[in-house]
Amino acid sequence: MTEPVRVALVGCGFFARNHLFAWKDLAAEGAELVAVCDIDPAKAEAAATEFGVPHWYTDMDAMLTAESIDLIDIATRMETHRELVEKTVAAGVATVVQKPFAPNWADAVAMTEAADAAGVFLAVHENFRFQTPLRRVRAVLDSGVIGTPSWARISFRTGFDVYAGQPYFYDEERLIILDLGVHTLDIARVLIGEVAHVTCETQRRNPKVRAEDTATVMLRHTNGAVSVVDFSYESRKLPDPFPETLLEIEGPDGAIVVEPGLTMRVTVGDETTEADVGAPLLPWTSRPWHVAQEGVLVTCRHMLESFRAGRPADTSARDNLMTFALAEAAYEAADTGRAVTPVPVP
Ligand code: NAD
Ligand code: 89V
Repeated sequence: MTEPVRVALVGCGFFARNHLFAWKDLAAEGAELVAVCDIDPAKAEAAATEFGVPHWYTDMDAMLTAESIDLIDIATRMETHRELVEKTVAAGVATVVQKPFAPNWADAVAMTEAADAAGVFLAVHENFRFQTPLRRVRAVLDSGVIGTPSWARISFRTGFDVYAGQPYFYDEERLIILDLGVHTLDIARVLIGEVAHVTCETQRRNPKVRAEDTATVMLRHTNGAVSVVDFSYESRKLPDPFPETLLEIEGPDGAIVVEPGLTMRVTVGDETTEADVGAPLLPWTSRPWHVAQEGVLVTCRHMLESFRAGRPADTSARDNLMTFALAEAAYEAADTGRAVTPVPVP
């Protein structure tokens, strides 16, 4: 009988519910949710009560001292990540931290290097690549039927009221590239390849928002491919595809298109097939978030399996630095009006 992996969650806010549901589902696969922590005692207690977690805390240090934890899942916001991760790494506890990894490059590198120096598992809960539609697209690419992609568009445009659940978006100094670009740029890396240089235009189209709410990024990949990665919270088209990532990928032998409603059309030669690549609804997921919510479950399962196997997660801290470097390059390109080579990952 394999010993359970003792999991603790830090941060019991808006999105953490999906982490809690996911870890409870993974109890059948050996995850044991032993404690939750939030500086707001009402949130910590409510999470523990609703999800049947034996202990709750308002201070992570106290939780690390009192509990025997194998894997800690940090679902707080980015400005708290470095302080918390440096503590969990110092305590030798395997750690998964939500995206954005950090508010800046220096913090992201510092956490990565601390974890590597300590030999501690550190991964970023970057879940778009684990969503069902995107795994289905990746499987078609891996089959080779359209050949090596040479052009792509990866698009996430919505007018869904993302501010209702995440009101802190209004005041961020840097918004959509850090919040959403880290997802879509990660998809570009995974599906098309690593990046040689980045150009970018940003816009602030909502006067209530302090930072950029729209970005149009162009990537020249090291394999010669070109991709357009565009994302906006100010798109007013209907039906609103939130939270679907739509895409077109072209290769020498065909193309893959994912349309609103998550129909995937694959063209090879003069034949086109279509498939529904939507995420299954789970007992605890609901439209329109269900695509993202299922991605949380698949991501948490990947973290559990990677930790158990003693191997880095696909979205390890060091891998996520490659994506974070694209986000920083996009900001620099938007500021300077020129193409920017991403900072090499140390
Ligand atoms: P939130 O503000 O609703 O929740 C964060 C919680 O962390 C709050 O309850 C706060 O009290 C708690 N907290 C803050 N500092 C703490 C500390 N030192 N110790 C313990 N608890 C602490 O934020 P949210 O909207 O749930 O977002 C959390 C993170 O999840 C963000 O980084 C966000 O980008 C990310 N997120 C990811 C996805 C996704 O994976 N697709 C979707 C939405 C949000
Ligand atoms: O998935 C996320 O990171 C959320 C979003 C609004 C993009 O769904 O912030």
